[in-house]
Amino acid sequence: MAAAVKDTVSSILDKFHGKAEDAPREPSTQEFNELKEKFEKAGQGQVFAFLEELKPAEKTQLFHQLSNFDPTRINELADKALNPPKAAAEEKQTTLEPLPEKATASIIDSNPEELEKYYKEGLKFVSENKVAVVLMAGGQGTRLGSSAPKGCFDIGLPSHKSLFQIQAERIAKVQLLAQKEYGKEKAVIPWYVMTSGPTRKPTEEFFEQHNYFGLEKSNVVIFEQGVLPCISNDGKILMESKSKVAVAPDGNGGIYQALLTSGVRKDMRDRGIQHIHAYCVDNCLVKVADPVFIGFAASKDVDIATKVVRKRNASESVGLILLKNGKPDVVEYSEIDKETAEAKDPKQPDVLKFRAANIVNHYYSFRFFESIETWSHKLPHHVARKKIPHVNTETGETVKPEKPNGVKLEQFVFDVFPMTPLDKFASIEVKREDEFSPLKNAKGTGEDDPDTSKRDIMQQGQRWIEKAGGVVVSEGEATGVEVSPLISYAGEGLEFLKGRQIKAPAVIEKEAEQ
Ligand code: UD2
Repeated sequence: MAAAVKDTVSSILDKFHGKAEDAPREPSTQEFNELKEKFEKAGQGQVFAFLEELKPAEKTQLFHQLSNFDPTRINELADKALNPPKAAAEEKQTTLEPLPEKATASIIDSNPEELEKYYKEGLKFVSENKVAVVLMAGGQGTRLGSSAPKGCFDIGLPSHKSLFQIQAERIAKVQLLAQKEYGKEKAVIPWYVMTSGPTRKPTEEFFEQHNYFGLEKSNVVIFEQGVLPCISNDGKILMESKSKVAVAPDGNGGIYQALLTSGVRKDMRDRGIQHIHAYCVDNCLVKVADPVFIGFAASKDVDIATKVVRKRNASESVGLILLKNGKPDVVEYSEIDKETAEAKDPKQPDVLKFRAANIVNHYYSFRFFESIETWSHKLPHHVARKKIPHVNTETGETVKPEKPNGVKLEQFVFDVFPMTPLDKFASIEVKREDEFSPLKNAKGTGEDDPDTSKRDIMQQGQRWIEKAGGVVVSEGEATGVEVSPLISYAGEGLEFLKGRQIKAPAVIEKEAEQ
């Protein structure tokens, strides 16, 4: 590789791997005044309330942070958020229907030959280095009560592997399965990990500490999503300190802009990627780079596909995949009305009418990613009313509000679904017990918590072993067997356990010693 190109690549990778950025450039007086005028014209001059007190470095920090925002656009978003268009009018025209048969498939109902065909096709794409994975890991596990990024979480498996490690090993295993099936010496699935301000550094450190879980560092790319300012109830940008605007990650829908600004889409193009799997970090059962999913979506030649599970009950905190005004869409759990959530299927009165639960498990064609610029600005912003600590720009005092004093704006990754025609969209139902066990709540909650995550992995391993002819002996409470992803991705390759007796709880991580 020519030296110049090598430098460019390494500087891009350095950016990805978070090498120290150069110290921010000090703005000229003219630049500063232009920016100040722009914000004052937009009625957001309060962000400069403490300018006279700031040190040069603080002024520079404020300049660069504010340069990322367009105050006029912020005002538009704030106005829409604080004065939403009359819902009644909007609701009247909205028609919600379950997705039509032609846009839905089911792993559960598909015949084994069809699944095998998708599996082989997906593995073939992996062997040709055409498959990439994007992990959305910018969320802050507030409900989980942990300050570390969720991917670092140890759900208590016998191996004590973190969610990141489990997912990394599934990528490694799919690469090996593809190499074995298609005789390639090296199949590479690049893993793009999207972080946010609060999760970037701890995620990078965790990956470095664990030596990228055995993956090639050059194929693991950590990038960062954008942020949006927090807005007061009267539409003003809030200050976190005298020299810093209060900001929050722009939601997992920030992924699309982040793919562009981080250079990830260019990296995918340079690698010849055609198929992308994007998923949610907190689902311990996630089939990362699932060959069946990739093969299914590619065979239908869709731009977007999404995995769904049957909704557990009307109040489960999941988005619903459905047809909204004739387009594929998702209504989030935080925005669905009770009547729609509880509506029953006219043909089966004890089954929910809207039961295709979103599990943040999406496929995209790279072709679709090439069109991001044409639609990403159309993604709506969702509003979360929050208690936002800030500095009072009149008095200079720090305020820790007792009740919501403003809004955080975020975009949702699935809001892109209506941007694609129905014939370029597919939803595929998968088995919850095999593919969905989200870690949302703190230990002891009893649902979607570390114990349910651990239980679901251990029970899945036990099912795999019993299906392969092994016998699992459980004594008392202890049940289940953890099967390392490096031994089996989805239950395959466990013949060596036929006729063997395994005492639960156990972990299968080497073929030889069993
Ligand atoms: C998400 C889904 C919901 C349902 C549920 C099931 C969205 C918008 N909602 O709700 O429909 O599927 O999961 O588990 O997808 N993330 C970022 N950046 C952000 C915010 C979130 O990367 O700014 C990531 C987060 O790290 C996680 C995923 O997006 O991997 C979902 O985020 P969440 O767990 O906060 O979303 P939740 O549970 O409210």
